Amino acid sequence: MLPLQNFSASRATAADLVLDDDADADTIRAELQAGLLATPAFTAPKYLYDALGSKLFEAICLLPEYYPTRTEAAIFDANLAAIAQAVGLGATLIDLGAGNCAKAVRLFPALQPRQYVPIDISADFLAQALAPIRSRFPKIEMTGIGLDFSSSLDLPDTVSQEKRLFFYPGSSIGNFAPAQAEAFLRRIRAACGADGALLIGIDLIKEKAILDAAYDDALGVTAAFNLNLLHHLNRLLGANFEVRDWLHRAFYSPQQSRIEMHLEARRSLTVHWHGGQRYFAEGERIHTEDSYKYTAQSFIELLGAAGFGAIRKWTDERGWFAIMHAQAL
Ligand code: AVJ
Repeated sequence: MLPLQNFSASRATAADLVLDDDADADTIRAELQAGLLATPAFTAPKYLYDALGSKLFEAICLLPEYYPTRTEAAIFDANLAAIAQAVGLGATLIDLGAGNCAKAVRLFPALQPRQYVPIDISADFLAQALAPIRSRFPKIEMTGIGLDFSSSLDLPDTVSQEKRLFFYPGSSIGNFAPAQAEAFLRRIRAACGADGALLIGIDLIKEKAILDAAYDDALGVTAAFNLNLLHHLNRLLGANFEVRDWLHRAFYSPQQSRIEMHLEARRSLTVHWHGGQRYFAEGERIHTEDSYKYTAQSFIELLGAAGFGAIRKWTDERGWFAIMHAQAL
């Protein structure tokens, strides 16, 4: 865990973004190398989000097959008054994985947060997104934070302790396996303070064909998002991955209630990087992401186990996606 003082020593960009300097290049290289040398090889999903990866994810959200963003937005639109009532005005809105901040900004008129704290690992992307939002909403105090929140939820002193609302939309919680999700929710619960709460989006279990298409779209945007990881690895590791040597694979596993995303070698090859190498047989894969799906009931139980209560739930007519508000107990 990162001590709070590190933030005072951290750099501030032109756009007033707090950068967490904790994740140094050596740590990142060691973590990536360990995953690439494992059998099967894997990388953490956060590495999908370099500047181009964040843009490709924005494009994914516009795809006809990718229903989560659209469905979640429709649930917010249809239930805005009830959600605003559950949340209350004047919250400290802490946006986990804010990206372009669009989801939170759409809630500003109804929620009227006192402070907005977007957090994203893709710091430059966040800084660029936040600049025009600051001038559009001059009355809302804004503190952008470039941070890998999967490893630390320690927030700088400038983030108010009062009425904290952790906003975790888009079913990003699905990147964690259920046991890790419970542990992460517990850490959010701990960071909530006395009167904190959570507003979270959860993708629900549905027909496999719909899930498969959402993660393997006809335009190939999700394939580009997945393959772009190789460019990012080349930069981070000094590796020589060739995008053309790899195939995008994504499919729903009903047994594990999760989408699995992989990169599959099209031929046998050896990848080299500074300080290491690995042989991949033809068809061998790098596991790049999991996206777990829940039933509403199973997620309510998870929230309860993590120390949340007074849970309220909103869904769409098809029951494809859910938004839940939960109070820290
Ligand atoms: C950002 C983790 C919610 O799992 O649906 C989209 C990421 N990966 N298409 C998801 C993603 C491939 C997305 N989350």
